[in-house]
Amino acid sequence: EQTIYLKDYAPTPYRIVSVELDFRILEENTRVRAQLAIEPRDTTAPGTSLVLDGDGLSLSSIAIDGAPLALASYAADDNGLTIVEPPFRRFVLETEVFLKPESNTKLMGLYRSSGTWCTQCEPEGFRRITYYLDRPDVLAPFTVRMTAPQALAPVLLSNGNPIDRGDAGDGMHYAVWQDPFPKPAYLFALVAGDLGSITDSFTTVSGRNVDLAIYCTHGKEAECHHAMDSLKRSMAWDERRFGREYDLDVFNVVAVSDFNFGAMENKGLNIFNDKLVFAQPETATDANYHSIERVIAHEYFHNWTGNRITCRDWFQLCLKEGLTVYRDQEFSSDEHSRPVQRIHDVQNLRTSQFPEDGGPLAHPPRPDHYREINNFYTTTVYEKGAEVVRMLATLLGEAGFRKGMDLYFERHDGEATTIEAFIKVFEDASGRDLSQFITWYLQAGTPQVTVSDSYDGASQTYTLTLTQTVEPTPGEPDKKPLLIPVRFGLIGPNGSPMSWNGVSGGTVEGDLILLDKPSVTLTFSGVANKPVPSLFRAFSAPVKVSSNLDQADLLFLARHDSDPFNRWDALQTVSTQLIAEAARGRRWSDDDAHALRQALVDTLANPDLDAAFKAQAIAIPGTGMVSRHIGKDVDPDAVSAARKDLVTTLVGPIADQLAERYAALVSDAPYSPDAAQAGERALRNGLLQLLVSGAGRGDLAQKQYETAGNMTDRYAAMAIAAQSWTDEAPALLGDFRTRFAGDPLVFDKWLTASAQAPDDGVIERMRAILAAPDFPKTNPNRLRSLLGSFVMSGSTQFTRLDGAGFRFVTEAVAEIDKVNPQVASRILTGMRILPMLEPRRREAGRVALETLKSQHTLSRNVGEILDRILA
Ligand code: DPP
Ligand code: ZN
Repeated sequence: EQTIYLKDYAPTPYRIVSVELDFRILEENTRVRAQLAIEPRDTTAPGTSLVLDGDGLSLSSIAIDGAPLALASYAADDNGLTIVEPPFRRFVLETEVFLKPESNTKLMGLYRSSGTWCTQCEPEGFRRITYYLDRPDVLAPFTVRMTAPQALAPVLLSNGNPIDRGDAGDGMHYAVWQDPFPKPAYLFALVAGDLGSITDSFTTVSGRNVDLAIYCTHGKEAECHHAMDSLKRSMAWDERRFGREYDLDVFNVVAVSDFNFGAMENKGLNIFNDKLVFAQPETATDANYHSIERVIAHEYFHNWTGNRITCRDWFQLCLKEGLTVYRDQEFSSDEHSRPVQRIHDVQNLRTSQFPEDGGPLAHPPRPDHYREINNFYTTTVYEKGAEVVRMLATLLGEAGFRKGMDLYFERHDGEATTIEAFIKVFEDASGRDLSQFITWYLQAGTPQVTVSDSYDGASQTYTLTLTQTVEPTPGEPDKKPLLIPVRFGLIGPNGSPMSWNGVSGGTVEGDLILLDKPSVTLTFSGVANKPVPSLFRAFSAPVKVSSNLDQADLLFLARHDSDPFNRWDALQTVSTQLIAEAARGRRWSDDDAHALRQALVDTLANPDLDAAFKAQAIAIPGTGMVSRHIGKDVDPDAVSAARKDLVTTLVGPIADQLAERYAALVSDAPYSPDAAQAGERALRNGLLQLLVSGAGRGDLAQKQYETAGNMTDRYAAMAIAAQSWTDEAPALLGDFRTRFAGDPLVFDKWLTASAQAPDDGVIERMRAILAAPDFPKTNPNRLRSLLGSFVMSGSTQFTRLDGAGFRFVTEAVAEIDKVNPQVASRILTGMRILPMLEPRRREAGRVALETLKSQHTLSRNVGEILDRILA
């Protein structure tokens, strides 16, 4: 099977000057006529063939400049269309194909979701609509005409601005849309359906009016207001923070039920997975509200970072994704609490990206080869990519970073460009050499930074040594040292910041240490007392740290650090270490447990900390997190038991106190998703979690479930009961299922909670769910809610010693692969956990993968993931 390499990149010999598409949409099929104005590049030799991509298309007519083509002058097959010796000048190629959107279950190209015709083209879906140079460095203006039955599709949308519409006779009508901004085909979109909508408007900073609309299934309009509000705030934020103004007269968002991604940033016509649009208090959680805001912002921000400036090739995906995730994280930080957002984002990085980067699927944020590009829409490209941009902002400072971004927009607007060009603008704007920094994009693996320190009272000098290593990753045996920005402070015995007179041995810029060599030893002079170092404040680099700080030092940081992130992190580190050691047979001492318990109690009592932060601070790291800390030969059952033991140990003596606090947090204020209210709910549910898993208080979960006035509290109660598999859990799950029957997005929540149950019956129950005749087997959200949750949540049933969890997953993947390879391969990535497990589980997993490989014809998507995990 073919591997594609970055080093083979070459521009196309032909350019596409403009595109006119004409869709005739009928129940039975859709006819697509394309008129592509094409010309050879200056460097192209006469007689060079024109090779267009096509995936599963069948050509019904073809002409150049109006004249039908002779059979000998072209060849069409399942992978595309070749025109032998096209004219050596500008010409118009006209093709016609017929599509069957109804039977497109891969959800790439044009398909139908609940009756609505819609498209998903990134990365390579456009070639399933028409023959084209389907790659991001081919940019052209598009004009799109659609004709469809008025009754089935009163709404007809495409990219850009609407320029014409009218009656087409025989119950048909048409609309014409024109997008003046040249764009790659992956940003093309079309929607035709019978949809409701809400509308609003936004006045840009220069006074232009933009009409905004969100389209949805009839009856769901009232659930779109949070998305609309988020959109308007995103538009204002991008003007304020990055000087970026919207550029078309309309901005449309459409919610659809069947969608492979979360959402898609098509120019002027964002298409969304409906779970990232719909919200009302009874059916959406605070987390849902937050995700909606974040993803609406993310897709909107792509208009500049992705659409106006796009990627030269798909290896550069993180040029748009890492940068845009950074931008949406900054938006969330500015709109809510910065420290709470930071903790949230880092937790996500550690639970999803670190395991990818430390396992068989590790790859750099900018990979240099792939078999299937859909397998590279990863947490490394997105979340680590965002961390790399954040480090750039840390190194250059906010003003310096903005200067570089301004230059990026000025220099590359309208282009398809590269990571190198992105880094160059920051070099040019700052005068700084970033040649070492770019390694972050080119090298896989999470760096491990080891810290040791010592203090000499006689000379009042403090010595700090930082050492970096990166373990080998697949295909990368040798690693280069990275430029790691370490934001830091020294804390004196009374808890206040300490100063120093001078520092030698390395580069320190203000509160930033630049760790740019394998090892750096800094000597601080004029340090009056032995300090405790606070390193990597606000998580200034995506690294793992191991230090010589003991539990007392860490709990000192948890109390005194001026950096909230590090206060949180210190508590997490203490718990993680205690559980990990206990899982290896070295249980904590009473003193250790007591000290941690006291730190948690004091954190809860601290009036200077807000509820959302406290909720994060009292959370005990999950089994998956601790397993990765252990790193190899892991027995997840031992980790899970040790975790349960620690929670019980911590909670036992303070259960009544926690229960009182829990009871005091009840509020009868009407639901609002705002940060203050959401924070209180998070804290209350954090306490509930401790009480249920550490003090057997399943009764509290039941009561909360029954009396909850919103989905956040109701779902939390059910999920917490399910995760501890309390006596009440089966009844709560049963009630939830019937109470919300008929709401697919709430059904997803039930699937997720069901998949996380730890009891031995869970696999049988999941098999029954999947086998039920009414289970929607082609809907990505349903499949991911059940199976994605099962493989990614650290379930000890997935990693069962008898291999039943692995077999269940690989058998499900084989079935799903026939319908939707993207969803199947995404679920299979959960098997990346195998190399870190103890040998018997590892072997059971390997057997399941080998069976999948030998007994089925697999898609390229699944085949690639499987081979990389087995390698
Ligand atoms: N480009 C989309 C996004 O991440 C994914 N298809 O916004
Ligand atoms: Zn994106």
